[in-house]
Order: sequence, then structure tokens, then C-alpha cells
Amino acid sequence: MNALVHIANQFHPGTALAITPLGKGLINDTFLVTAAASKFVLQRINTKVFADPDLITANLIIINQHIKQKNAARLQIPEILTSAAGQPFYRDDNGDYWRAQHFIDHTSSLNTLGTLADAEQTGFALGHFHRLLSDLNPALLHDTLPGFHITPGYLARYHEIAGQSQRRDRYCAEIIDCFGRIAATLETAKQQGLLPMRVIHGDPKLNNFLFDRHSKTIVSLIDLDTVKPGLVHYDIGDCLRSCCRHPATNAFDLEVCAAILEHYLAEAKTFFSESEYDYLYPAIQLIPFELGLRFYTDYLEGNRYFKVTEPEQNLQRASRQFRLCESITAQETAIKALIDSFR
Ligand code: ADP
Ligand code: GN1
Ligand code: MG
Repeated sequence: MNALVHIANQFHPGTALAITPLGKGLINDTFLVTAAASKFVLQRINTKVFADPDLITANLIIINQHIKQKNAARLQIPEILTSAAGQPFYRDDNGDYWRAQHFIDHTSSLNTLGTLADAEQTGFALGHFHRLLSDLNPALLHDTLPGFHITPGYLARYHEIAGQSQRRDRYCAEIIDCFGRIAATLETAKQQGLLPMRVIHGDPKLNNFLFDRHSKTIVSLIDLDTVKPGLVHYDIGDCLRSCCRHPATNAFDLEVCAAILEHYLAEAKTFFSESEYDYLYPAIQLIPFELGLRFYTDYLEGNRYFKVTEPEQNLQRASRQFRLCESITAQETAIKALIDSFR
């Protein structure tokens, strides 16, 4: 605790009253610091995952400036705090990289959707985020996590590890054998010039949207470490897989999907191309498969990437994503019809 107070003091000297863990992140460590007159968010960036956190900070500064100059922006992103040494980060004696951000007060993040109105808000907010950044040249941003969302890369890694690991789960192995054929769908379309590189969030799962407690509207999108050039399809697939999975059955909820997509596309239609519509279904199917593959490979490797509280947790997480992918596949015709109704 003393070490944390010392670190918090680098951003807000002398006044930390309480420091409590925040969120359920699987990569970084996040804390809420309560000071006498304000609150702020303190995060230790996992440098085993993000090898060069300075790149994250540089991207955040660029997108913050870009969004700020828009008159009609309906989303804010948290401001980065400067340390006593005048830097947007602090390196502690262990070499750990810490950063601090303004706390956006009177907001909540949801782990499961409450109402369809929440789903509509989520679709709108992701579409608005993409729209606000649609005129920012993605080449200006750094690649903070090379290989992120490149499914063929995860599949190749899985095959490498599966050959060496003592562990094996029959269901997961069969799903990967069956769905491995879809792994390259988005990357091939990208290489063929069918899908353009844009500025993406990278991790727009439900609990990274902040809802205003009173109006129930989304006021901010947070957890911006993976903002970088990429396909908006990674984001759409990731948002839908996190919002549409029924927690008990792992079934894909078409009604929630409809609410999100309708409101996403109402924003995104200003920049969306025909082939971007064509690849919506493949993305919705691919991203849960990809996440299942990432969780399962990490389980085989001994849980080195995603935090776990017990050794089989990444296996359970993988199974849930694979069940979701199966449910999406079973509803392919209905999902495609829904997408066509929005063109
Ligand atoms: P993690 O990588 O741990 O998911 P996040 O940046 O998503 O890190 O933060 C975890 C949680 O902390 C969020 O889900 C949200 O509830 C809260 N939070 C993070 N940053 C802010 C902020 N700037 N303002 C208000 N709440 C925040
Ligand atoms: C990781 O740490 P968190 O929960 O924000 C992961 C995402 C996964 C998510 C699954 C950089 O994000 O890709 O979708 O876990 N982030 C990274 O819960 O790998
Ligand atoms: Mg988060």
C-alpha cells in the first residue's frame, strides 16, 4: 500500500486518502485514487503485453486532440495526468510503468446489459467513436500491440503450442479444427483492399463504455491501450460478442445484436462502404472464435497472458466463446438478413 501511495503521489502530491482496485481487467492493474478534492485512476501497464507503453501515451494524445477539436462530439475520453516530473507516466523503482487519468465522475460501467436502451447506447457510442476518428489518418498512430486481432497469427501459435503441451481439451480442439478455416477471412479481405484500415479501439467490450448514472447515456469510451490502426470489424465483433452472449447459455441474442447494429450503423453509414457491410457477419462470427482461441492457447501455455484466479479459468473462458461462436453460426441466416435490412 505504501508503494502505491508513493506512486499516486507522483501524480497528485501528498493527498491520497484511499486507493482501491478498480475493474475486472485481465491485463493491466487499475486503481481508484481518492484524494481530498478529487479522484483519479491509476494504472500499471503490463509491459509483458505492451512492450512500449510510450506508444500508447502518444496515441492517446493524438486522439484526444482530434476529438477535442470536433464541435459535436458526444463522447469524451479521459485526460492523462502529468507526473511531478512533467511526464505523462511514472516509472517506479522496479521499472514498472504507471499512468494516471482523470476519473469521469457520476458514471458506471456495466458487466451485463440491462435494457435494450443500453444496447442502443452501446451501438451508438462505438459508431460515434469510429465516426469521430474516421477523418484521422490511421498511419499517424503507433501499433501498440503488433499481431493483435490477426487471427491467423493466433491460429499458428495455437498449432505450435498444441504440439508441445501436456494439456488438451477435446471440445476446444474440435472447435478449432472445425472453425480454423474462417481464421483468415478478415485478413484476406484487408489484403485484397476490400476492408480499409481505420482508427480502432481494439477492446470495446461492454465494461469499457461509461454510462452517465442519471441520463443512462454513454459519455465516455475508456481502456484505450489498443487504439491503433486496424479494421473496425475487429471492434464490432468484439463489442457484439461481449454484449450479446447470454451469461447462462452462451447463446447469441439477436435482439440485442439488432439494437446495437442499428444504432452503430446509423453513425457509421457516413463512412461505411458496401464491402464493410459484407464483412459484418464474418466479423461477428470470427471475433468470439479468435478470443476463444487466445484463451485456450493461453491455457495450454500455462496462463501467461490473461490473469487467472484458478488454473482452468482460461479453459472455461475459451469454451464460453466457442459456444457463442457456435450459436452465431446456427443463426447465420437471421444475422445476415438483419444486416441486409440496415443497408
Ligand atoms: P482494465 O484494463 O482493468 O479493464 P479500465 O481502463 O477498463 O482497465 O478500467 C477498469 C474500470 O475502472 C472500468 O471498467 C471503469 O469502471 C473504471 N474506470 C476506468 N477509468 C475510468 C475513468 N477515467 N473514469 C471513471 N471510471 C473509470
Ligand atoms: C483483455 O484486460 P481487458 O479485460 O481490458 C484483452 C482483450 C480481451 C479481454 C477479454 C490487450 O482486455 O483483447 O477481449 O481481455 N486485452 C488485450 O476479457 O489482450
Ligand atoms: Mg476495461
